[in-house]
Amino acid sequence: MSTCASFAVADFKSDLKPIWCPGCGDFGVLQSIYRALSAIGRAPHEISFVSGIGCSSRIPGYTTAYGFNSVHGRALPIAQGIKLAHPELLVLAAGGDGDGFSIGGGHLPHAIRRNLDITYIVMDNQIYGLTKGQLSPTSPRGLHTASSVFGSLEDPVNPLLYVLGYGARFVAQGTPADMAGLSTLIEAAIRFKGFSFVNVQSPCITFGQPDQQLKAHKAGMTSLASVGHDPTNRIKAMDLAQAYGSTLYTGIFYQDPDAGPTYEEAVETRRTQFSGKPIVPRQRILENFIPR
Ligand SMILES: Cc1ncc(C[n+]2csc(CCOP(=O)(O)OP(=O)(O)O)c2C)c(N)n1
Ligand code: SF4
Repeated sequence: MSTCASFAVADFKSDLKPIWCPGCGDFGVLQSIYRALSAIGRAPHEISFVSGIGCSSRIPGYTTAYGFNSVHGRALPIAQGIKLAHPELLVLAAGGDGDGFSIGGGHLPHAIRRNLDITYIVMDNQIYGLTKGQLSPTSPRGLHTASSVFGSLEDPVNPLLYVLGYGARFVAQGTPADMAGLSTLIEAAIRFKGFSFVNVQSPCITFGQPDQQLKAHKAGMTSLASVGHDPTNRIKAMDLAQAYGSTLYTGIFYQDPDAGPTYEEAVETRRTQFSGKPIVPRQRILENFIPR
């Protein structure tokens, strides 16, 4: 049941002190999430926050929501299970670009097409932070790291085109260099009914590219509103998303104005359609699944 009380930013801060490197972009993402949750007004105990493994995946522990720091790449399957079992909860999933587009990359298209009402926030730092700076799926071609001394030989994944291509109904991008803008985007993503995706360019100060830190974001970010983008135009959104890696666009790339039912609503509709018909005894269902 949803409570109607209001909650301050402080109500979402846990007693755990973040152990991220000083200057890590994830601090700003955390602040933006606090602000967004305070604006939404759901009680911390009505929120389930799931992550994978990585520096960024520590984030649920720094909130007072029910947190699940799970397995590398598996935040989305767990978040979907929680939402199906408890549709009344506000469910957030978060993690890094490695977590979401590499080891967990196979889950993302299915979460998108299934369309449960979940918000997925990726802290995209173009590197594996926790394991000390190896190439990630969004690392630019040519990037030199400790484990790629001759530079990356692969093209990066474009996360925005990736999710738009799979039919994502809400796609946004932000940066902790603009915390007010980022919290507004996260709030809009949470309010969107259906699967929503927020790519946050969250710099890794320790292993990331020196020219991709917060100062550079502040100087170079361009809001989609300032270029007159209409977020209901999917084709234009895909066109602008091609600038990933060159222009840092912030704002909502795409928001489906007619997103249709969520998966949990479709399940409920089916359940209603079938009620009144003979139900197969549970014992018979179980017998069919027991190998003989
Ligand atoms: C199954 C499995 N494979 C590999 C690892 C090692 N591992 C932990 S975090 C990580 C990548 C972290 O990068 P990212 O997901 O981008 O998050 P970041 O630390 O940059 O926030 C890897 C490879 C693991 N924990 N589990
Ligand atoms: S290694 Fe990078 S991503 Fe991890 S806490 Fe430090 S700055 Fe942040």
